[in-house]
Amino acid sequence: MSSGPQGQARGRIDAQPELIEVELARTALLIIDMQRDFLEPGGFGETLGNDVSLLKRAVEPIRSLLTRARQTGMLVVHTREGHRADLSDAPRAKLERGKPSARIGDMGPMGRILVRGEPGHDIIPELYPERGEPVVDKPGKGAFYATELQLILSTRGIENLIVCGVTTEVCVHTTVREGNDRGYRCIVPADCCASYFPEFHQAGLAMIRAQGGIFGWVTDSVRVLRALG
Ligand code: TIU
Repeated sequence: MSSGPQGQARGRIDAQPELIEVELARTALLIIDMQRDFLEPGGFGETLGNDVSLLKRAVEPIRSLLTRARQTGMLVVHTREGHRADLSDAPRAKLERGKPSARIGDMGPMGRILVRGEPGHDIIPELYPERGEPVVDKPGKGAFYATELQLILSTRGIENLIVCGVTTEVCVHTTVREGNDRGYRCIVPADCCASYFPEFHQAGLAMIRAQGGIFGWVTDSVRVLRALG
């Protein structure tokens, strides 16, 4: 951490393809979809045929960033993928897709699959939002689509996003692409993301940092913590 010309605190994050310096007051921690539906047995992720235990590795690294962000007063925003109970915001193309063992809206061991207010839709206890941390409910994969995220970020003057969560190549990637097009510098700590497909995790991160950082920057939680001081 260092001080800029106007005295604002700045963090230099060692990243790929290159080091990035950010004004910390204009930086938010964005945690994507760390919900029971994706991380615990019996939820949406498992109905799609996935081994949900593969996502656990991101929990502790995210927790370390979340703890530090809270200590420094950094804006923390959580997202949750899910739908209204009547599924009126769930396109048929999403509802009818594939051959899952249970569909969105069906009853499962954690309540109705991917439906707001159900136990499975909630964020895992380890990363549970604290009072004052916005929770953005999103019907799609990207956190900007059909949500108030951009308004929440612009109200706080945010320019930089540290994007964590699951899954790397689906909701994290879509959000990074959306954020990048909206002018946010998106910084992705690799160990704070996870996928049901380790090879997609690696490929997703490689796509972000390729071509001079075509969508953003890739780093890890230790390097972000170092930059936060
Ligand atoms: N299936 C999968 O990899 N992901 C999702 O459906 N949603 C999110 O990534 N959150």
